[in-house]
Amino acid sequence: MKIIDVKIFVSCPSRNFVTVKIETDEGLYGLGDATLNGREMAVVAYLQEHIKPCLIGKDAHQIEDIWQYLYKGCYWRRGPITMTAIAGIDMALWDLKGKVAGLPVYQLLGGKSRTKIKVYGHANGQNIDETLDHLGKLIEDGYKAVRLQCAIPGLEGTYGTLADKKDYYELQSNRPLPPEQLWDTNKYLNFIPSLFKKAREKYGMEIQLLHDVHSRLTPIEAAKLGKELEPYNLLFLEDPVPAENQSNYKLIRHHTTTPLAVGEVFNSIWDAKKLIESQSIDYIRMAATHAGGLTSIKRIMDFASLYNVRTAPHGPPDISPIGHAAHAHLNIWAPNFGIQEFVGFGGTDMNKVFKHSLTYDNGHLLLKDIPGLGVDFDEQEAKQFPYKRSYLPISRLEDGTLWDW
Ligand code: KDG
Ligand code: MG
Repeated sequence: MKIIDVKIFVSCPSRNFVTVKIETDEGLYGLGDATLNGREMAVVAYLQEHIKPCLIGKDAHQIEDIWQYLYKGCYWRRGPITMTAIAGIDMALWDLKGKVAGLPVYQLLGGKSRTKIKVYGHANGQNIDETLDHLGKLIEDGYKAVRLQCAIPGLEGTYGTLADKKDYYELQSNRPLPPEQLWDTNKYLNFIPSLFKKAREKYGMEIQLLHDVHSRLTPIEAAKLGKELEPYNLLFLEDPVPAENQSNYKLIRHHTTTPLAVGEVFNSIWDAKKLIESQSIDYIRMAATHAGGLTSIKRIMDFASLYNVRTAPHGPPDISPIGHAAHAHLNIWAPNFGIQEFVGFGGTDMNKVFKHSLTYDNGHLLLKDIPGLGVDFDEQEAKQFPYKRSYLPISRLEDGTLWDW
């Protein structure tokens, strides 16, 4: 089955997505997600100029060899642009293989370890009452686990707190330049424990709660927060600190039993190796879309299982339904699956462009037995939503110092 074309589409049905379509001489095609939020066109150029010419004429069944060819063969290993481009190709090849076999991709990975995929939703708000009302609605909708983010008194808007507003996630919405937000660690640390205290007072201990720090603390500040949150029994504290220095997590670990999760910005197993081996984390959050596709994420999941680290794949709105479907297949298979982040299925425009087969039911995602990844992409509809340049925001302290966003 020879590859005859690799098409790359960029569309913006509410936000930007990069979609890879691999066509074969047997008439079948495979689809992959290569979306890198805020740097989309760098991946498009990489795919178009550097990868596509090498793939024409290759056997689409050789997934592993093509992965190695694109990883080792380019000399410049790793990095988000390379690994997102490889991911788009890799997913499309797995999708194709499933279609040829007439089997959903999870069957090719080894079959089902479970019947449904537990998810965590997001509750956000401008103040504690708003966040807790949102949490209440999610509990009514059947969620068993919810991430709480809340605006910090005295700070205008921080990550993940814009409630139901369209671009609540990261104030992205197609601004000409990155939006800037203020950050103050002291105000944050003084406030966050009270959010969880009130959540437990109102809803009890059964609902599982999570929180994303978005890498804004130092290890010792994170250790302090972890200790203060212990009475509220979090499922995990996400990205308490940046992880370029993997020893950061060891330090936090020595001080608190609050479980730790990290990995959404990682793109290779080497970013996570030390963290996993030293059992400094409890959940690894790497995304197929940003870390080389199913081929490499499957390897990472297997490696993590040796060290009691479970998986909690990144599930933001800036991964396309094809990337989310790749996670669903990995999650149904992985023996050490933990939980999937889930923020809903996107709006009408997105559903016009991507036809997927996942459904939400009582705190879980259900996967239909469709050959391949189970997502289709409508090229004609996609043309109605052209690419719009867009950036993630930037954080600064009050004195202007640039901070982690
Ligand atoms: O592109 C960046 C977002 O996906 C990220 O900010 C979301 O932290 C995030 C999360 O946990 O979903
Ligand atoms: Mg996060």
